[in-house]
Amino acid sequence: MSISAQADNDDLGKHVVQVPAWIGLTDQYSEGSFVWYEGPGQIYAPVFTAWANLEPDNKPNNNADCAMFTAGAWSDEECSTAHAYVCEYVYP
Ligand SMILES: [Ca+2]
Ligand SMILES: [Ca+2]
Repeated sequence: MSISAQADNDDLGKHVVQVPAWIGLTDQYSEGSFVWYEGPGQIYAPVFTAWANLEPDNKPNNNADCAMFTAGAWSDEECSTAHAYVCEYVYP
């Protein structure tokens, strides 16, 4: 999935995501350069971001490469930690 506007980010926080959740934004390919991973070969630069204050900081452990959504604010966290996640489904 990707979040491309403030309104989308707000809607997600209000109506969909009630717990901290992975959103599919990562800098595991190039440290410091976050991209949306939407599937094999589908990697896109973000057109909108909603990082929390002082994020992304590559912490904890200088190994934070996946973006977490918490009440509308994003932070980078270690990808290996178990959390809820958000997926996008295109309704046919
Ligand atoms: Ca990182
Ligand atoms: Ca962080």
